[in-house]
Amino acid sequence: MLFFHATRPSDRNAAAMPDIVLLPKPKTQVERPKLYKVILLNDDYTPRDFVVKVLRSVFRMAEGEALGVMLTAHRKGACVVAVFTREVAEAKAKQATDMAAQEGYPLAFTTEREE
Ligand code: TYC
Repeated sequence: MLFFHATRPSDRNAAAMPDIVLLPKPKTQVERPKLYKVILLNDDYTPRDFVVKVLRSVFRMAEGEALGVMLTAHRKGACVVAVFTREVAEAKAKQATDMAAQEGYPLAFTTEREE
């Protein structure tokens, strides 16, 4: 059951217009959008400063944050960059991967559905 405040108390005719109205819960619940991680993959060829540049330009990261994400991917093999709805995650992963390919680097970003 949902509670809505129906009127301002000053507008109210006490018997005819109660200030709380009870409505049945809607049958169709609103779904939470599914979220997708963008994941940065390490490789042996892309220069570190280019990885930082891509993270800054595509994911709007500050220098220190981009450096931290790059180093985590470098040391661990991969690092979660950010979480978005599916369309945004896929578009950003492609934009970042394409930006590297344009320069001849194998740098790759993938997406993965969040649990
Ligand atoms: N490992 C690369 C190097 O040593 C740098 C790098 C870091 C590449 C993170 C990709 O996701 C990456 N030049």
